[in-house]
Amino acid sequence: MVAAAIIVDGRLLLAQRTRPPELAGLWELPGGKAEAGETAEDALRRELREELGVEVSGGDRIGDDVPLPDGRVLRAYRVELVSGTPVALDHAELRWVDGRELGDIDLVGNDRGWVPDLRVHLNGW
Ligand code: 9L3
Ligand code: MG
Repeated sequence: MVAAAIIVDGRLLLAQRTRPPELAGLWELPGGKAEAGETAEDALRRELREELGVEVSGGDRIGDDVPLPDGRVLRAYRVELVSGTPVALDHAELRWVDGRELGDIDLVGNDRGWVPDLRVHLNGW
C-alpha cells in the first residue's frame, strides 16, 4: 500500500475518506494498493491520477512502514505535483494543512505516526 505526501508551499494535501463506514470522515494521505508488478512510484502515479486527477513524480520515503492487520505494509512517499490541480474524485473533500492544523485534524489511525515526519516539511508549527 502506498500513500502520498504532496507538499506545496509548506502545506500538506489531505483527503477525507468516504469508506469503509468506520473510516468515513477521517483524513488520510491519498493512495492505495499497488497492483502486481507495479513499482511504488507506478502505483502512486496511477492512484493519484485516479483519486485526484493529477500527475506526480517521486518520491522519497517519508516516515516508517505501517504494518496493516492483513499483513500488508503501508508506506508513505513524498511526491511532487507535475501537472493538474487536485480534485476529490474518490474522496469527500480535500484540504491543505500546515503543521499546526495537522495536529488538529482527525487522521486515519494508520497515518497518525507520520505526523512528526511530515511536520518537519510544513510551515506553522
Ligand atoms: N489506508 C490508510 N492510510 C492511507 C491509505 C491510502 C490507506 N493513507 C488504509 C485504509 C484502508 C486500506 O488502507 O484500510 C485500503 O485503502 P484504500 O485502498 O481503500 O484507499
Ligand atoms: Mg485510496
